[in-house]
Amino acid sequence: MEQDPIKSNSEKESDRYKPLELEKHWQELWAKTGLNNTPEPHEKQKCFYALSMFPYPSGTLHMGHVRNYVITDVIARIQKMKGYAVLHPMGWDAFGLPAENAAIERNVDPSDWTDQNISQMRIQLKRLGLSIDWSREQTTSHKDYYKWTQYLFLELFEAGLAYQREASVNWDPVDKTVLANEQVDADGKSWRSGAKVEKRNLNQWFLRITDYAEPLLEDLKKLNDWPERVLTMQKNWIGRSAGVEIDFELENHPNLLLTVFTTRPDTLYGVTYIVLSPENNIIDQIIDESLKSDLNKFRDTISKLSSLERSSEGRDCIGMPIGVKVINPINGDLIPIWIADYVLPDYGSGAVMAVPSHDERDYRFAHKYKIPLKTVVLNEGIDKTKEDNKPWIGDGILTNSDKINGLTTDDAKEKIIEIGKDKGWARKKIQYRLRDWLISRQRYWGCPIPIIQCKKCGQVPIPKQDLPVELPKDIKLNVKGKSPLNNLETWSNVLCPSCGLEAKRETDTMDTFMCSSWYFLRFADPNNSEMPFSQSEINKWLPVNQYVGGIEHAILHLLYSRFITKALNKNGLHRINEPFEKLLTQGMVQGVTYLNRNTGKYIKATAIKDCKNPIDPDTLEKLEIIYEKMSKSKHNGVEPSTVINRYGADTARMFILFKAPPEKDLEWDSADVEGQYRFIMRVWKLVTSYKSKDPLNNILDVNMATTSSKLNSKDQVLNRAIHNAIKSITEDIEVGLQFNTAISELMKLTNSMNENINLVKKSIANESIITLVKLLAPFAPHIAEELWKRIGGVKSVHLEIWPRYNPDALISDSFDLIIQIKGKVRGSIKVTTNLEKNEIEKIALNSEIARRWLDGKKPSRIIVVPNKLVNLVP
Ligand code: ANZ
Ligand code: ZN
Repeated sequence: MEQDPIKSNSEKESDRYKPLELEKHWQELWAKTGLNNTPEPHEKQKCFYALSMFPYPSGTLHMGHVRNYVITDVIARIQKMKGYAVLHPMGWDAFGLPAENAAIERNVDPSDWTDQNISQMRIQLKRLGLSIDWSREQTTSHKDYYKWTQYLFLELFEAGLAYQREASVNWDPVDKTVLANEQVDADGKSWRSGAKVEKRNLNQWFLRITDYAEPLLEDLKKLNDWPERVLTMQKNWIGRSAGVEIDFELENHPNLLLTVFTTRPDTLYGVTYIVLSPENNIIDQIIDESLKSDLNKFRDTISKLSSLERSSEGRDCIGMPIGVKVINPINGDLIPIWIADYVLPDYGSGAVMAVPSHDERDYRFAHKYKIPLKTVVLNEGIDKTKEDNKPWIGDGILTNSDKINGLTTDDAKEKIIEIGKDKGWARKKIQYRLRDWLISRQRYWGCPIPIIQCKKCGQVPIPKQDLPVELPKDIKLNVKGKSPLNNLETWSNVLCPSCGLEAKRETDTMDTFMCSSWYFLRFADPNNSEMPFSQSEINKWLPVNQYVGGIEHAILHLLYSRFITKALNKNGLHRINEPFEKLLTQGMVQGVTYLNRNTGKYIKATAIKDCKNPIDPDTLEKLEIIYEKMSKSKHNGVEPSTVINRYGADTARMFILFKAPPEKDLEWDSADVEGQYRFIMRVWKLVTSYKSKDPLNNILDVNMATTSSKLNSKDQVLNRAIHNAIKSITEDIEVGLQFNTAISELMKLTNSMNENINLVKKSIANESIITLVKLLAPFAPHIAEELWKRIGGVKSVHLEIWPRYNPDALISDSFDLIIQIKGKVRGSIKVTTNLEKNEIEKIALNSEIARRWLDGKKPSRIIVVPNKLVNLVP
């Protein structure tokens, strides 16, 4: 293990910077003294909750994790120094498919595999020197956690928010088992057997998130400190659409009504066919007998398509007529009914009034099946549909539309609604894209759903005092059938808690998103054995003040967490409405990648002779150098431990923060890490050599009262640098979350100290050293702690008060700017030297003097003599 990549020979042994030794020493001491334990906030102390999205315990820590946790750590540390009681916890999102797959492939126990991974990752994480309170650690696959996940499921069940209905799953017809989506490859084949995966309907559990569509959408407006991009993604996912439902009577079925959902009621006269989703149940009641076998074939074809495929733009849609007609309620026209793949079963009513003249997909479909078109909207008097051979989908003036001819699109919509409402065949309707959340998984390694299925009583919740429903051990995973748990009759056969008859346990487990949609609540009260959490602890810590994580969770995890928070609020479990106040989505960490464009192959750096002009060793073709997200398949990963082993965690932390603003992607370049290490060394030398000049004097004892008036010009320069650094770094972290510029400011301060420290008053020199170490502490906690001790610190630097800047010290040399009105001196004001001309003008114009003498008039001319006077001529 290399200790000192950059050698410096002239130092005494005790003065050498040995990051590995030093970091280990402090980490052990911090753990022993409980430095990172969450404090009980004292009276009036404000609380701050800093949280990183907790990791899946894959076994190895990658650079993306490092970036995520270091960002949160800096925020947690600065808030602590600013006097907040800080909660900064960590846990493991530990259920999920990889453990089960590993178990099948390697014949290990998923729980052992997971726990081993956690221990490995915990060690790796600890080496980063994060200020995490490990006593609050949570693991979602441990029963003292999932007991409460089950408890909360029952809360939702009692509130009517958990229900069962049929939904399709992926079925492997060879292995005869249900597959997760991740186990089906891009060609729709099983990862295990390679068989073409089929869809099968099973009774599955859903959470009624759609009940919360409106508040989930509405409250996005309150999340002012979330990235705009995430808010937009959430909004689109919820997909609110204000439209109209219109009922059509059927020609030969007087008792049936067919309802469509439309956002364009104005085009009602332009409807030339109706399309139903092939799944729509009404079809079976009305279809012409002779078409029944065609229908079955058609449905078979459709069942192989995903809803994403079916709704994708520009594809060739397929359909068939079913030999039945509806009556257009506005004019009595008879319109044929078709079924087609592009109508989705679970949006609106699964039925569309098709207007091929004014809708893209209807147009292409009508063209393909030779269905007539009818233009009802003119654009500036022109039939654009006919003229351009494509539908006119914009607004316009109505034509061919009897009662609404000549109206604008908007007026026509209102008029149709008015008529239809009057006659009873139309009503306004708000529609959402958001679907209920399917939480059932037919897998072993998940949180068991605490329900007993009784033939007599139906779904019976397990009494809360009997929780947890534990996952059985020693179970065969590689089995055929619905799920591994389903095969274990000793576990699934139980007596009904309600009637005492023989019944069956629910064998589905929960989607892991369920485990992660409330963990931030548990951290507030991690050891509560009576309840998932207490109101008082939630009120104390939540909402999370700063949440940090990947953009890949911008939709589901955040939406589910918001939903669960709102639902539990309604159940009276707490009074929080939104879980995450401020959100930062950090960019990806990318590595140098060598790509052969011709073969599409990624080449290992070790196989390349000259990395500046890389050549494919096999084909001798020139390689492209690009940056891509680090991954094994691209041979571009850098192991965090290699960096830490060489330079120490402080350098790794500083580098990852310095290289790019947190929300941007970061291009990892190992050469730059060296540069960061050099900076740390410079700080080390600066502080240790300053101290060693006067080893007996404890610089922390020096009275720091410094007012700029008593300072000479060199003193002022360094003093200004100190206070500038305090101001900029504080604002960069707290307001802008711009850690890269904050580190630049640290560098500036260090440069100014190197230039001036030997030329200034001792009090200023001391203050600069003290301030530098404190400002460094959140970024590079170990070296800061060591330096702090060396300059006489008794308690930890991390318990010190974050420095405050003195605004007076920021003013560089100032002078009295003379203000003249029409050439006459009317007064002067103190301003900084070397201001721009327009700044001086602005100051003069806004001055009391100008207000008094100009009487609100604008001067016709302004004369500026730099660093001297302004003459305002009215
Ligand atoms: C008639 C019409 C005429 C439509 C026109 C559009 C343009 P958003 O805005 O996304 O809510 N639609 C309704 N249910 C559907 C389903 N289950 N599958 C596929 N498409 C469906 O979209 C609403 C529009 O999407 C509706 O308005 C309907 O087509 C279609 F010139 O009705 B429209
Ligand atoms: Zn029963």
